Order: sequence, then structure tokens, then C-alpha cells
Amino acid sequence: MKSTKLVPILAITSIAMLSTTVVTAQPPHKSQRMINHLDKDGDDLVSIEEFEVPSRGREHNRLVTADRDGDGNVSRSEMQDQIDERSEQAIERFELADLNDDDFLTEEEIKMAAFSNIDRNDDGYIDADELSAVRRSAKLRRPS
Ligand SMILES: [Ca+2]
Ligand SMILES: [Ca+2]
Ligand SMILES: [Ca+2]
Repeated sequence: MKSTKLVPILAITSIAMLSTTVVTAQPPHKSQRMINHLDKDGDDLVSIEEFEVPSRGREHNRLVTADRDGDGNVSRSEMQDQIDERSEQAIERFELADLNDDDFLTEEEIKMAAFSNIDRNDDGYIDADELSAVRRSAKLRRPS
């Protein structure tokens, strides 16, 4: 029967595929994909012109991180804590981002702030390492 022969071949291929994923799956993998997505001119770096402020899933994250005891529900006091904490951080971030101190954040100022946050070495470009560093620290900050 053909089908009995197929099984071991499939097993071997999937093992082979698994091992290649293990070898190639280095930490900047996901970041590299984001870089590729944002990088328009193909130099593997994201310039301020190419950069877009990530917005997807932000609303969802806010609710998830508010749930401190992880019971799947966000209680009123948890939400209040979260809001207090967020507003302090938001004001701090606002002041940092408001480059000309006019108490208004333009889209450009928001973009600059987000960009310089990621561009650790201030060379005006975001590379895969800088992006994965941000992703790591975002994970660390998230309460478990
Ligand atoms: Ca580029
Ligand atoms: Ca401003
Ligand atoms: Ca950089």
C-alpha cells in the first residue's frame, strides 16, 4: 500500500522541518519580519519616513494588563489602578514627546517620540536588534 510508505516519509520531513526551524528561529526573527514590513527601500533599516506607529491590538492589551490577579476579569479597583498608573505614564510621555512644549502633540511629534524610543543608538534608523530589544522589554513590563 502506498499510504503505509507515506507515513514515515512524512514523519521524516516534519522532523527535518522542525530542526530547520530550531536552527533558523533566532530571537530577532519576528522583529526582522516587522522590519521587512516597514522597510520600503530594502536596506534592512527603518528610517523615520518608513516608520509607522503600531496601533493594532493596543486596546486589547490595555484590558489584558489591567487584570492583575489573572482571573480573567478586570475588577473596578484593578481598572482604577491601571488608569492611575497609565495617566501618570501618559503625562510623562506626553511631556517627553511634546518637543516644542506647546501642550499639543502633533502626529509628527508622536511619531518622533515612538521612533526615538526604539532607536536606542540614535542613528536615525531602527534595526532588527533595536526592535527585538523593545519587544523584550515590553514583555518584561507586562505583569504576569
Ligand atoms: Ca529602509
Ligand atoms: Ca507640540
Ligand atoms: Ca538605530
